Amino acid sequence: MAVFSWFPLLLIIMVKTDYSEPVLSERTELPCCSLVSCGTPGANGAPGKDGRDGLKGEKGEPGQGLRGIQGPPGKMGPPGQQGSAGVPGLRGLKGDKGDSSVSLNKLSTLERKIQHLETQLENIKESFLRLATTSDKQIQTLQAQVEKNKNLLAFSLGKKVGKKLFLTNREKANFDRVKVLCEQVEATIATPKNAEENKAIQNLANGTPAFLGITDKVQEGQFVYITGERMTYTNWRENEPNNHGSGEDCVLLNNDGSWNDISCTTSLLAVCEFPV
Ligand code: FUC
Ligand code: CA
Repeated sequence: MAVFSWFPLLLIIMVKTDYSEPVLSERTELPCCSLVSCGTPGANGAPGKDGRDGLKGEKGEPGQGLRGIQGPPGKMGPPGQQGSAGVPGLRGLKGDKGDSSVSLNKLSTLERKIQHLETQLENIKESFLRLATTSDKQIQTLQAQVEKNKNLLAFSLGKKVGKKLFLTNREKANFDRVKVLCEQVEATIATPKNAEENKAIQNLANGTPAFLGITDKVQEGQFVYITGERMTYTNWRENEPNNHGSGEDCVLLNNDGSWNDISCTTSLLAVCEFPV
């Protein structure tokens, strides 16, 4: 069916081709025929390839776009320098006439007051000086009296110049208690540093065993003065110190003047020593 419908059209095309003019060459403009003289011209060839890119064109004229709308105002700039001083103002009107008599009165009153205050100040100064001198004299008198009473007491207690003073309240107590008793009277536990001092304590104890200011609490077997100093004099009884029983860290002065290490919890006579 389709073939028959296309047939008349195909026939027309073929007839048209048979009677077309011969193709002329581009160079000669003459009919160009093959060996078969002026036969039926061939069909047109396929179009040639695209040519090369042409040269770059000249720069065009600037465009004419529309102008944009105005932008917002910029930030405020820094303050400018201070301007120069203005022109001085006009002179004021003259004041009313003053009353010289009132001013003089006021002045003399003030002068009188100042004079009065100065007199008072002088009186206070004098009183202060009198008081200071008096109290200074009183202090000196009191100091002299204290010194006198001290000497009197020392003499009455048998104190000798350049020698320690040993005293006892006849109380018996453990080592720590004796230490406190002596500290309360600004003294220390009796600590003989030579035979003379040992004898003085022995005489004062009068047959009652007393504690001495010597212990080996810090290091067992190393007896030292309670001040921490190394011992310079000892008077141990034979076979002492022996750290007997559960331990003996304190020192007892026997009635014969010899020493024995003893428990610090034992109750012994409190003897204190006062500086030279
Ligand atoms: C001796 C002393 C001790 C204690 C004891 C009863 O052994 O050395 O200190 O006094 O006697
Ligand atoms: Ca002992």
